[in-house]
Order: sequence, then structure tokens, then C-alpha cells
Amino acid sequence: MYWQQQEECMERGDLQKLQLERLQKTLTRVSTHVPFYRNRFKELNLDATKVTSIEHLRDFPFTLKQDLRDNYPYGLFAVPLRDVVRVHSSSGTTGMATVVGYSQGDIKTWSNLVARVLCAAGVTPDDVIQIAFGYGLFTGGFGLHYGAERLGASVIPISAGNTKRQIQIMQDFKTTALVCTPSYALKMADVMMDLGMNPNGLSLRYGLFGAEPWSEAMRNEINDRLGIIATDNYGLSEIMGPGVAGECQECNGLHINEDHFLVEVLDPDTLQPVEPGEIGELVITTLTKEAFPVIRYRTRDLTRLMTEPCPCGRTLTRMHRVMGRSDDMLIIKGVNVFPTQIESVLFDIEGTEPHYRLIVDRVNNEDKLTVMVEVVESMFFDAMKKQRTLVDTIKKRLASELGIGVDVKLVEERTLERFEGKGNRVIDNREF
Ligand code: DLL
Repeated sequence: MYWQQQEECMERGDLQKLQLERLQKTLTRVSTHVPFYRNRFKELNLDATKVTSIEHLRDFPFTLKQDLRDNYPYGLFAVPLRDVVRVHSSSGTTGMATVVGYSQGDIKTWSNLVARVLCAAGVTPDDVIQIAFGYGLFTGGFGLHYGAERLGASVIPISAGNTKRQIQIMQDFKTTALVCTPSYALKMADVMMDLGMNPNGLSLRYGLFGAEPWSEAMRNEINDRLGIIATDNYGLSEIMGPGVAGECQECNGLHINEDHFLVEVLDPDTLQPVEPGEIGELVITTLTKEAFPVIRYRTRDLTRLMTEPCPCGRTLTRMHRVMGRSDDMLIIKGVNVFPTQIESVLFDIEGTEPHYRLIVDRVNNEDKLTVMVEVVESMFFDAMKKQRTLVDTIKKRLASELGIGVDVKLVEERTLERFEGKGNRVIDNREF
């Protein structure tokens, strides 16, 4: 099932032609309407009207989150405010908020691209879709909402939070597709268990999860506990929000909506393209955005492109699930560690629960990583010996995965805080 078959299954040659045309238009658009880009291009002697190949884009400068902050709130808009019909904003955990705007045309494109993602994941107009992302300045709620309506599904705009009510509604309204962060899906599974409910009694069939990194092991856990097919979808407010890329039912990489977004994967240190298929930082240029076009945005998200044909028939290149952010990456004793690597190991070990925290300290000038992980109740009350064996197993597996030693602390079930939106599982107490 496709939403826009012609675009999703285009010949690569035709797609590249379309991308170039749209790139030329976008570059001209920003140099005409956005002083920030105009000045930068001028400084570097770049003439937007003279771009004759996609590779030419590599001469153009990057856009950073800081550039959005410096131009807060409306400095990077390419249309007058009277043509903007929606504003979203992302606060992030540090620094000033960034603001993005959408024209009427952008909202239409956005809805279609989210409809593509939903459709690829199996959602049809017959589905009842519960949107448990926050509605508001965050793009998750409204983005998915408009896409689901565009598709013609029945939308329950419940927003995030109030988990018991979520479950009640899921039961009463016969929800077939759940949309939220993977963390929240797990929390819902926990609360269902507390309520003594069997998720198999629900009508739920699909889960579309995104907005934060998660592992394959976490997907399996969610699938098993909720009895659904969970797919991954990716996006970011600076580029559009959800709808940038999404998995089809092959569940093996996210198809990028390349007719609207031009992607590069670069080595985050040298900023040169990585070898095809290698891991690097995703850099995105919008090709059709009217109100808020962005040139070479450094996402900080790490992934790799999967160019092999997909059995689903879509020709849109896939990106591997995001492995983490280059700035989420912990450097511990000089070794790069991604929280998702640790998550995969923990989820694979019998006796642990899928809830953990990573605490980083500096003791006597040396980094120390402590992994706190919940264990199943029976294990906690078991003999000390069993607990010690479990700690040893986790330590060994993590040491071989990460190449460094870590401390492991077992904690009782339900002691770590649960998340309704994006999870934050790392506490870094080091001062840099
Ligand atoms: O999280 C947009 C979104 C909403 C995507 C709902 C999917 C579903 P921001 O709040 O601006 O926008 O955060 C963007 O979240 O750069 C990634 O680091 C991370 N992220 C988003 N989707 C995924 C995913 C939305 N599927 C930032 N896997 C991005 C891993 C993700 N990380």
C-alpha cells in the first residue's frame, strides 16, 4: 500500500532530476528572501542560480541549530508572516528555543508526507489511531494528527499523559494504531500489567513510534508485550517534524521522503561524505519547504544509508534506525558509548526489565559509568548469589560490547521514573 505511489516508487534517475530542479529553486528562494543565507552565500562567492548538479550543494555552508537560535524567532522565515499559518518551536534541554513556520502549502505537504509514513506502516482509512504525542509547540502531536486525517483514519487526539485514561480509551474506542514515543509505549504496557489487563484483548494492531532513539531489542519487547507491529518513524522540527522518514512493514530501515528532502551522510569530524553505507551524521536540505527552507542542516543524528532495493517496492532510500546523536554520545575513558548500545545488551539478558539509567561520574580524574537497571521482582528477592551472577553477566556483556568496564546496580521493579514523552536516561555528573 502506497499513499503517493508515483513519488514513492520513482525511477532513481527521474528522482534525481526532480531533486536538482527543486534544489535550484530552494537555493534561489533562500538567497532572495532570507538575508542570513544571502549574506553567507555572498561571503563565500556562491551563486545560487548557477548550481547545475546535486554535488554542487557540497560547496554551500551548513546550517546549525545555533543559527536558528541566533535568528530567533522569525529571522530565517522565507515568507512574510501573513503567509505563515502555523508556528512550532522546540525548546531542547539547553539553550534558547528555536522557532519554525509553515505556509498553507507546507501544511499540505507535511500532511501528505506523514500520510505516507502511516500508510507504509500499515495504517488505512479503516484504522482508529490514538495520537499520544504531546499537542502543542512540539511537532509530534499536530504532525501525526494532520497526516492521519489526510489518510482518512479515525483520529483520537488524546495527546500525551494520563496513562490509565489512554488505556481506557484504547479499550472503549477500539484503537487499532498507537502513535507515541517508544518509551511511552513501554509505560503503557507496564500500566496495563498493573491493571491486570491482557493487551491481546485490545484491538491494537500497529504502533508507530519515533521522536527518540530506540533499539531493535526494544522493538521486540514492545511487539511482544502489546501484540503489535511496531514501526519506527523519524523527523525533526527544524526540517518539518515527523514525516521525514518512516519504516514500511519490512521493518528494516526508514524510507526517506527524498523527493522533499536531500540527505547527505557525513563524517562528523571531517564533514566529508562517508563511504556509501557507512555510519555518519545525517545532513538534510529541504527541497519544497516554503516558509522555512533549510540548507544543509546538521541534524547530529547518526545513521547510515541502505541503498539496496526494498521488497516493498518503494525506491526511496532507507536510513538505518538512528543510532544516537553525535552529541548524545558519551565519551567514557576516551571510548564513544551510545546509550542504545547499552540498551540492546540489557534487553537481551534474561531477568532484566527494559528500564535503565546511565550515570556518569568522574572519580579521581577517571570516568565511571554506572548502569542502573530494573530486575524482575522474583530476581530481587532471590538469593544474593543469583543477583551477583546477574551483575557479572551484565558487566561481562557490556565490557565486550563497549570495550570498557562499567558498574552495574540492580534496582527493584518500578523504581526508575517512566516517560510519557521523550525519555532521558542519562545523568552525566561530570563537569567539563
Ligand atoms: O521529535 C519530531 C518527531 C515527532 C519525529 C514524532 C517522529 C515522531 P524534535 O522534537 O525536533 O522533533 O526532535 C528531533 O529527535 O534530531 C532525533 O535526535 C530524535 N528523533 C526523532 N525521531 C527519531 C527516531 C521530533 N525515530 C530529534 N529515532 C531528532 C531516533 C529520533 N531519534
